[in-house]
Amino acid sequence: MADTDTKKRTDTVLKPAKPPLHKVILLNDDYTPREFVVRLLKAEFRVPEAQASVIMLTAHTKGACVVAVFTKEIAEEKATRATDFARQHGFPLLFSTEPEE
Ligand code: TYC
Repeated sequence: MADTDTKKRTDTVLKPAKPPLHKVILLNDDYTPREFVVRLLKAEFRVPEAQASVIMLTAHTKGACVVAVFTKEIAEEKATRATDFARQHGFPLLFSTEPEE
């Protein structure tokens, strides 16, 4: 009886593995207008204006910027949707994905 109260807990609790996350990356180009990039980031990734501007300017100056991190499927879907949206408007803007380290 008292045995159960004093016994050390040695059971291993297995937690379900977390799904690996993937980054959505915005790539710079010379043709897409800055305002369009900001508008797209706000609409597709639901980031506020100020954050969208920082992401756009980082990609503009450094060549690329991480926009957000999602599960693989969501990251790929978001990158495809955002790239398609740019194409529909005649711009070469590109989003890619890569696994987070
Ligand atoms: N470099 C573009 C310009 O000067 C603007 C731009 C910024 C395009 C970020 C893409 O990911 C990008 N009009």
